[in-house]
Amino acid sequence: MEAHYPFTLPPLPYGYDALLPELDERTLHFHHDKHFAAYVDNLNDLLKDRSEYQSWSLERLIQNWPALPEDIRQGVRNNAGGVYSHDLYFKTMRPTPASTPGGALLRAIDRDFGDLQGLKAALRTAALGQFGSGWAWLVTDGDGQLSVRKTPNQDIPLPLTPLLGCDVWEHAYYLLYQNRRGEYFEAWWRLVDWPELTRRYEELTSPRTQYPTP
Ligand code: MN3
Repeated sequence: MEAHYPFTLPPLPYGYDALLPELDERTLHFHHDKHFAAYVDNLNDLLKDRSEYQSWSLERLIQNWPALPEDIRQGVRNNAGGVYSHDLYFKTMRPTPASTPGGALLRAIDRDFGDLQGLKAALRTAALGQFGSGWAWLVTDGDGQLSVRKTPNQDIPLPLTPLLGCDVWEHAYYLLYQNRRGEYFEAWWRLVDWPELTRRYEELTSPRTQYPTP
């Protein structure tokens, strides 16, 4: 993702049929090419005549939306959130067979959730308990402590760093699973790219990491 405006739609990191049978081509075409693309286009439209905000990072826009002028405030909140969440969502899935976490991330999961099944149960509760549209998140703080959050709409739990987000908007699953959100959650869980998360967690918690200030 670009550092700032103009943002561009990243390509889907795998083929549209790569996540079968968990997610089908039609779902991925609509979700990536229509929904994700619309968040990118809408955010660029909102910022196109606002040069004072064109140097702001996505994270800064998300964390400081209440300070924006009223006519773009809610739009930036929704669409910057949508760009951030979908960039993470598509980048943290991979084709089955299911992978597993390792290294420091696995140790942190065992410490903070008992084991991987404990994390799965907490995420499942958040995903199924989110009333209406929203997200269930695995996040880490600056000390590497893990926790689970849920948010409505496209709200992002920054400044906690999301490692993983389960999109529970109906557009993420309705074509294939209709109203069966629990079945979608199980399918999504099999697609989680644990090697990528393990790498990102180690990068975030490495003592040499410089945390950018928003
Ligand atoms: Mn979505």
